[in-house]
Amino acid sequence: MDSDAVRVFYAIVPPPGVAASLAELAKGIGQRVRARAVRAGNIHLTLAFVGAWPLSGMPSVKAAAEAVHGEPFRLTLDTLGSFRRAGIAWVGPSHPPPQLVTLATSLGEALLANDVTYDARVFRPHVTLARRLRAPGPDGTIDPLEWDVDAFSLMESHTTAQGMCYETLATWPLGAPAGQ
Ligand code: 2AM
Repeated sequence: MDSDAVRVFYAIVPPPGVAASLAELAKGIGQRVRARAVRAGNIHLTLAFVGAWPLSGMPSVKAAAEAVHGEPFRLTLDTLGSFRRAGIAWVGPSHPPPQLVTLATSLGEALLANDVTYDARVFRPHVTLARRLRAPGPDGTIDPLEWDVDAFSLMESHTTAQGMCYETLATWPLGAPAGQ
């Protein structure tokens, strides 16, 4: 990666209570499938992955978010799964809310409109719970976890001695600001 490049992506980040519940779930699954559980502070759902991008090009990345006007929604996480090739276990919605899909699609379109390339593979909404799976991944359903989503964020991914660390660079609200 160029020395002036940052590794960035758009995501939704759960409020602390939901993050704590997801981290607890991650811990149990990590033990069950012998994988490294994601800690509470790193839990998120990726909307659009840009990857390494020059610092000088960050205004274009942020301009994409400015162009997106999504709606708040409730996300019900109720399904466990895994991506074998990526070696991750995840939890996701059995019924992705249309507002979530529209948000990811609109962000992708806005990134391209700003000449920002991103990983445009089919959007499969998931929250990674554990990485480096060494046993068959989990599946089935769980008691639904409810997450009220009212904002989305631009995140930077840092590699540290303790592993990956995701920093929130900026956050944009969904829908009209409170009181308007
Ligand atoms: P994952 O959780 O399924 O691993 C930061 O790397 C975030 O962006 C992770 O949540 C990761 O997904 C996601 N992501 C999406 N596409 C990616 C890609 N091509 N390379 C790395 N991370 C990607």
